[in-house]
Amino acid sequence: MQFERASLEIDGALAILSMNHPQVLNAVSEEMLKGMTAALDALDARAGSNQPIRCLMITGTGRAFSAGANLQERGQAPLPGRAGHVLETQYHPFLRRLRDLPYPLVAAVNGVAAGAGMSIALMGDLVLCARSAYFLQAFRRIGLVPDCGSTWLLPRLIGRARAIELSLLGERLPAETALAWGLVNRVYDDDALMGAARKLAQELAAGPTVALGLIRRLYWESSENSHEEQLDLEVRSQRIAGASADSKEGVQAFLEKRPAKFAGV
Ligand code: T3D
Repeated sequence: MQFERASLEIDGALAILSMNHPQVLNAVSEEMLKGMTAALDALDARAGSNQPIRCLMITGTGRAFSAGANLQERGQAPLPGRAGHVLETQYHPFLRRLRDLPYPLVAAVNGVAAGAGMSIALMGDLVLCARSAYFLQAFRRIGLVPDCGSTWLLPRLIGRARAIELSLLGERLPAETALAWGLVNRVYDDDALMGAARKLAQELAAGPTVALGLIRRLYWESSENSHEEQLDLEVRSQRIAGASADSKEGVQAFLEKRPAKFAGV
């Protein structure tokens, strides 16, 4: 399926959303954000059908994941306050949709992930990288501050010292270093990335979706919650997961010494 500057492939219960403007390294334009939002709408529309989506993978077309905000577009509309306006009206609703997905999100970082592109990549529950990929807090290079949630995510993922260094200096962070810092999950040889990412994403798509969706929510909320609040959230989540058909199937499969067949409900 084609959307504005984005394409969507459906492979069973797995959806693969590709940012699709390779001429500008998939720089994010308002058009692209509209296209990606429409793609998420198409996925939501399948909820409750007999072919619901149970995992989303996000990647980039061509040699880049995304070079961040499209600076050509920005150059055409240099109104004071424009950057903040676009963040509030376009980027944030999209990022919230990614954060609140009821199934896992895998980011396959096939090349550079700069600025907002880095923030989008780090929304992944699993961030998988090509060996030649790199991250760039590009904002300071153009006199902007890090945005799209990166000042929230980065210190929590890699600590303040590394987060502020990346943001102040704007130096490249190679995939291997990102792995050593615990910012990403796995690094693959370039030509192996997409195959490995698809395999892992398919495995997630065949998992106990109710529990997996709740797991990602638990981790999003744990950054903000007190220990007491998190204990409560675990109880509420476990009540929901424990009542799912997949939990029943998981236990039954264990007792019968066979692989579980999860239906996602
Ligand atoms: O205002 C708001 O919207 C607020 C939100 C802000 C969020 C942000 O993301 S701000 C950060 C924006 N991004 C950047 O500042 C990164 C700009 N790009 C680069 O620094 C470099 O392109 C890279 C380091 C990412 C990659 O370098 P390289 O040498 O591999 O590629 P290149 O030759 O620079 O780029 C290839 C083409 O893509 C080139 O076009 P051309 O010359 O072939 O016609 C280049 O202009 C274009 N391109 C790359 N990045 C962008 C872009 N075009 C528009 N916007 C871009 N961000």
